[in-house]
Amino acid sequence: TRTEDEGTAVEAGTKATERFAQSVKRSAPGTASKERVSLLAGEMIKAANDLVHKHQVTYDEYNALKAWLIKVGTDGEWPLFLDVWLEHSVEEVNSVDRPGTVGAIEGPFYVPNSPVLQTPGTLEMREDEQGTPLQFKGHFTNTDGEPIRNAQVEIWHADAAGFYSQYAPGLPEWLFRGTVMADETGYFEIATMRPAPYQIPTDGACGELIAAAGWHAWRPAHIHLRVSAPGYQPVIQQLYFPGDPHNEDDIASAVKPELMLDPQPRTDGGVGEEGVYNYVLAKE
Ligand code: MBD
Ligand code: FE
Repeated sequence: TRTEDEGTAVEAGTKATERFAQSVKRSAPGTASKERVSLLAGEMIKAANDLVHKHQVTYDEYNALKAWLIKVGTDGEWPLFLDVWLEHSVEEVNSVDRPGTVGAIEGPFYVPNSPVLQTPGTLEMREDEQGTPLQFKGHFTNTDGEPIRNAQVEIWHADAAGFYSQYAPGLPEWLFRGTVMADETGYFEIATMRPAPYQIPTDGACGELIAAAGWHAWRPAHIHLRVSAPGYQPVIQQLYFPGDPHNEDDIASAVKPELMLDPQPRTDGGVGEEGVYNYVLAKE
């Protein structure tokens, strides 16, 4: 359970909202045509109106919706809400034709420009870090099977208590975040800890919806990744662990069978587990 000094939904939400606003400014997305906006906004509004008729929505329900939508904004939870309940479809639609390694949603907690480490790299951890040490490694090749030079793995994940650095107070700035450079053969190796299953913040608007609907707030344990190399299409991905009870009912609907990391006891005498995942990137 969350205590006050572990932060609140508003804190995490506000940071995620600010971070997203900054990244939009940096990438200056193009404007959609009038036709496209009219099509998408029009159909979305029509779908909502159809629901009102179909389910005979009352004024009490309408006002509850209105209050809740306002609270999503004041809690800063639009990134959370959208990434949990919509991004998976956007990711699916936009990756259908991309060959190579399968991707997954980014979620609300990516931070660019994490500290650069050479292979083998160790992510920042506290001295008394809880959990099972995990050695994560693999190779980069392209879709022709050739090794890729200058590939990098950006990695971020929660600690054993389910908190992401820079979104919860009191954590080292770059805890469990790093950019690990593969070597000239395309091999990378990262020392970290196996993350725990993760509950999205329950004390904000999204948590209120989950409680009101009788849903659960869990995502399976997961590692976020963004892999890239010059001349290749980057892949944003997550890896999961076989046997996690929430692989089948991820609240963010973002688990795919291709995204399993299956760590085994280390064979090189080191403590903990090692897990291998190999990346295949497509040329730009
Ligand atoms: C997360 O850590 C996450 O990965 C997603 C998709 C949503 C909320 C928190
Ligand atoms: Fe996550």
